Amino acid sequence: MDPRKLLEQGDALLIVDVQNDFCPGGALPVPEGDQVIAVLNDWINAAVDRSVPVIASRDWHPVDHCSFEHRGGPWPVHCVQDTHGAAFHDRLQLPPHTIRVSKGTRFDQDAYSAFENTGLAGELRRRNIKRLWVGGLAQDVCVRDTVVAGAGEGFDMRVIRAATRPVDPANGRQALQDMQEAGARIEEAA
Ligand code: VGL
Ligand code: ZN
Repeated sequence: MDPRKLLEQGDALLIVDVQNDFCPGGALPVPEGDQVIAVLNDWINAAVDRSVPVIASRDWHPVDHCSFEHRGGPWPVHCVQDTHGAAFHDRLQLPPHTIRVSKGTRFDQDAYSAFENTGLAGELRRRNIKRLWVGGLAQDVCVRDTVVAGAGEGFDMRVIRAATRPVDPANGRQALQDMQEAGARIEEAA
């Protein structure tokens, strides 16, 4: 389905964590993570054409963040602030007016959801945004938590399935179910 036919006023495109470290060759690679980029670039073009805001979240950790294995956390070192790994993938064609959201910036707390401690919900309301089209990485971690949180905040959440990939396939299937149960719609053909 052509994103131009789906996007309307009151929508935003929310791109979750399409950063080098989550793509093949990165520190915490999501299998086929880079395959979301072409799909998202189509959505970005459509969003720009329709004057729909584009929001891009990024995992943005301080050195020695609590989620890193050497600090007792579950993950290898990834997305350390101002490193190449933390940069948005350079094939992702973010427009100049992209609204950037950094998360996981505290030493002592992790944040999977782009809504967690960022003020994003209030900013979206201020802009009269009611519906969010979501893609990015990883389907079973930050996309899931962002979509579930957004639904809890009352936004109409639409997951662009082809624009997401999971770290783990079984967890990905569970995440799709979790997001649906939270009230989100999974857009298969979009
Ligand atoms: C993520 C693991 C650790 C994600 C972030 O963006 O999905 N996954 N930090
Ligand atoms: Zn992280």
